[in-house]
Amino acid sequence: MTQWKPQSADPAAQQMIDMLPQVDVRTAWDRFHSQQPQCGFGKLGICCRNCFMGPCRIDPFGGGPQEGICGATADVIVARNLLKDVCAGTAAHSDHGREVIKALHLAAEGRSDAYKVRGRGKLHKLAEEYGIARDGRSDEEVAKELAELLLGEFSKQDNILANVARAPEQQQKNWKAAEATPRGVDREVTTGMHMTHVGVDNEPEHLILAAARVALADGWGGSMIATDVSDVLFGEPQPLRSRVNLGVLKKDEVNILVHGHEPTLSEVIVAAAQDPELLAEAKAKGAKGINLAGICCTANEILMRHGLPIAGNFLQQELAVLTGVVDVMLVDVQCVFPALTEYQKCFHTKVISTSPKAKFPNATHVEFHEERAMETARRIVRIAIDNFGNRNPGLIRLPEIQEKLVAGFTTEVIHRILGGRYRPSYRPLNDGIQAGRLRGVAGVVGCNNPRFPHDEAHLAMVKELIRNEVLVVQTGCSAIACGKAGLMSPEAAFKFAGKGIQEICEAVGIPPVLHVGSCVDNTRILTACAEMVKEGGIGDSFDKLPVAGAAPEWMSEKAISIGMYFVASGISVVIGQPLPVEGSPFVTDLLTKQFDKYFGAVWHFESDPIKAAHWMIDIIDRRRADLGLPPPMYPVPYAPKTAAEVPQVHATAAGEAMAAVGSCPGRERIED
Ligand code: SF4
Ligand code: MSK
Repeated sequence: MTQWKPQSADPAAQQMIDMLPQVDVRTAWDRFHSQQPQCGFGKLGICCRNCFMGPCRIDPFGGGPQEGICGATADVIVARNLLKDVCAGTAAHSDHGREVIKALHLAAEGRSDAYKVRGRGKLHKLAEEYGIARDGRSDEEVAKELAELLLGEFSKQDNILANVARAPEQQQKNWKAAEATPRGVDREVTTGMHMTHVGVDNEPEHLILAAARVALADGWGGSMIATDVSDVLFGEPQPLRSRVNLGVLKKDEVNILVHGHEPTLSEVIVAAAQDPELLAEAKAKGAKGINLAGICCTANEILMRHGLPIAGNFLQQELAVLTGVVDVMLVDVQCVFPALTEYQKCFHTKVISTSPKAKFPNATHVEFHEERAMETARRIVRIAIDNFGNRNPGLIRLPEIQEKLVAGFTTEVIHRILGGRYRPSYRPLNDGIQAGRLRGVAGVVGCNNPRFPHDEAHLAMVKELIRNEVLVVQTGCSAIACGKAGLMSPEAAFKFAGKGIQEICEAVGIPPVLHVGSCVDNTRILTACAEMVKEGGIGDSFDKLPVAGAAPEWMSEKAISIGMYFVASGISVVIGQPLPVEGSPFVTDLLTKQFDKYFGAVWHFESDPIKAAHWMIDIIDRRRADLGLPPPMYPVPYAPKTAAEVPQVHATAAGEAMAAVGSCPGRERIED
């Protein structure tokens, strides 16, 4: 029985939460509550179990031990722990990328019953970029060479990632000077994990710069490759309309929810759910059809390419099962609660795990292999059809709440819709920013976390940004939160945004909040920024663009990696709860202040979403002032501060203060 009342800004989620006392299940909110008070050492990052002389912990108040058994200080322990987090996040995103490449390779060799190259335009663009010959060759031959080349990006040893060349010159210089230029993805993760082993790297600054390098291997490597190859294999997203929230589930149809991250299986399930033979089987069981919807980032993947509806975000995974109408919850990897299978004791929902990497006690495991993708997908759809009749009508509580949204915005789509089909260009966007019609652009991304009222911080921050003329781009569960709140329809501009954004949205027909995809698709924000730099007039490097990033309700190691690659790429990021580094004033200062000297951007921690939005706007205004751009064209509720009032976050020209490399306590550098 729920003893503790969680809150959600989403009326459908709140409706489900309100009925929790009637059901005998525990949710993430209950478990969060029973974990209180949470471990302060863990929060501050000052516990270490990197060897088994330990575990050790540092007394943050100074009265107890200030070093572990091996002599590691709080600075070392905090820095090592953060590097480990970044390695885990990078590994997760990048392994996702590897799976998509393997599927492309199968498709190219004609060894798949389900995959083929659907994004020819993207294939040709990438072939040109990577120097793959196309003359006289089939798309499959080109795709095979591309897949092999990109797999090689994972196993590169000392050579740098090819996509580093996509970054502006200044970012490349910064990375070189900070020894943070990423090499092969697997190399960086392995070296990072080696560095954290007991008795290896013991210099906190060196560890943190290694974390930046690993994260850059994620952002400009594994994740960026995942996005590119998904576009080649499954087709490039286009703007499309869909619906979002628990109300997309249907009482009279077989409901299959896909949850997790990798699109390789969900893409095939989309086809299987439309198979006439399976539809006939569903009808024979009394269902009117087969309804496919998603949770978390798999949902974003099938939304972006097929317009399939989204049932909810991270903290709705359990609430979705509680509706009593989910016949199969199909899970692969990342962000899936192990608690889900417990619900099978009370509800008819079958949890089906599919990844060889992720098994769950009591789940039905139907292992997915790309070679037999369609066969597996059909088998899973049949399990759902067979389970439809097992619903308990007494347990059905389905909120009839859903919202319309427009999604499918990519770097290429923005290019096209702004400049038109025949003259794609970022010019109108840059012009809008230069003139002050748009103040800047913010990426608001990331998870839910029971530490915050569900969705509330996402909505408060995004509304504050758009009413102050900052266009917002979104991915992940943050995008789902804003979709549910109606912020992703073109009409939302007139309800929530400033006059400048309204004019742009009206002229181009876009919402004020653009859905650009799943967690790996945060790289679309990097490539869009690269296009803005190329177009010119608003800064010749990322650390000059009037842009900022945020993850107000983050919770995963992947989120740390994402934040780190944005900051290391010159885009300052504010997050809703601190990184677990505050046990080391040195590491905290390095990330929140000194990083500016390396990368032209910093981390910032702020739990109040309005204050966090204002911090982002201050960054944007500061960069506008540095570029000599005018203040916003129309009056804004949060007016630009004077130069004296704005914190000097961009104090030193990035890449020019590498003398600071020696700033680590007691460090002396002797180099040839
Ligand atoms: Fe303790 Fe050092 Fe071992 Fe960590 S590595 S557990 S600080 S002895
Ligand atoms: S799914 S990482 S809860 S955004 Fe990508 Fe959502 Fe965060 Fe998972």
